[in-house]
Amino acid sequence: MRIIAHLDMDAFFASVEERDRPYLKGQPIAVGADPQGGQGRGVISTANYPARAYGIKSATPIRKAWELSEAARKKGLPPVVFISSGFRTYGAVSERLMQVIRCHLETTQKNLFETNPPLLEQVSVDECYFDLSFAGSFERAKNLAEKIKKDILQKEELSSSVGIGPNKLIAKIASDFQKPNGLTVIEPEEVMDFLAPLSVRKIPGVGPKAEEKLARLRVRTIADGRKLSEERLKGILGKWGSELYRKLRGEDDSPVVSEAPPAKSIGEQETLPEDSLSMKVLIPYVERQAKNLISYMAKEGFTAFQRIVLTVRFSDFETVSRSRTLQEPTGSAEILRRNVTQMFFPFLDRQENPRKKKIRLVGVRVEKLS
Ligand code: TTP
Ligand code: MG
Repeated sequence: MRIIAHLDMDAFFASVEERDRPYLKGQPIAVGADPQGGQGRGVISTANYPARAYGIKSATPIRKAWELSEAARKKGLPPVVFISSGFRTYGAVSERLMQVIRCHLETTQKNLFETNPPLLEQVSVDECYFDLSFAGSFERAKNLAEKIKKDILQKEELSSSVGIGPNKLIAKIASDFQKPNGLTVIEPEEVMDFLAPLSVRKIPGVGPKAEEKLARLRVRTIADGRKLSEERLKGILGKWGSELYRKLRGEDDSPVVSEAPPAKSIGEQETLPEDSLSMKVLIPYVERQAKNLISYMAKEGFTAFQRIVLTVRFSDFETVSRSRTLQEPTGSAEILRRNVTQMFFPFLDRQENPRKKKIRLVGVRVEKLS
């Protein structure tokens, strides 16, 4: 019996920004282009759930988002906080999330004397599939997913939604079913009824065009779609019609494909809430990153590093990296902290920063891991 899970982070970019700026907690937030007081160009990358209540979501034009925010403000509701995604990368957070999941799978599998490496497939910055067949029952798979969700919340202060089903298709649709912070389990005998009332758009691959073609045949729900023969679907949608015929019945045998093992370097970078040149503000950042790296290293099964890379981005986006190779590998948090702060100080004075530019982002990476 196959048991497949799909995990997708809730309002990912916006949740990361909200987490990193505690004073924004609970406020409507949209991440994306700069609204420039209603004159901005571009679109929203994502919005958190309070901002979605105003009608703002991924791909909403920034001007439209601004109007919706203004309309809310006039009603006495809090206006949207617009955050420019700019140069911020969410990759480091994403990597850590995947690592948390991988670690749970490894530990549980080991306890069950399962020796194969975990099957974990990351499909975008905030979502992945993983194979939980080893759990042996949907009940146990659900318990494990609950643990993973809890651990992500605890370690990263981010909420996620998980779907569990007999294949990737069902897992994916189920993870979206009770967002945010959802956990939906669909057992094989529930598949047909679960899908029936949902819009055909819920099937990955059915976009606006296919939706329109199907709507012309009065097909709106998956149950409606099942009334069409495979031949008919092929006639409308070409070869893909056959695939859709099976998907409407919840059938999908695509495998979970594990990616290559992670590179042997671990790093973290953070954009500061505000550009700064204050030692008091900056040093705690690099120190915390150094500390985090030691624990991520341990989680990935490494005990030592030999090379340290420090990255600094100034307020004008000039980005500089400096590296240092130690005489021998070490796993010491104190040695890392000391080296990183030593490497950082020149950026605060004339040596590396003659024009006294403020610093926007700091990052630390350890390499040559063993
Ligand atoms: P999604 O998982 O599609 O969206 P989400 O995590 O923001 O919200 P949900 O709770 O509905 O899952 O995408 C993940 C991230 O990818 C999202 O936070 C921002 C980015 N993204 C874009 O930049 N542009 C887009 O059009 C979409 C859909 C996502
Ligand atoms: Mg998401």
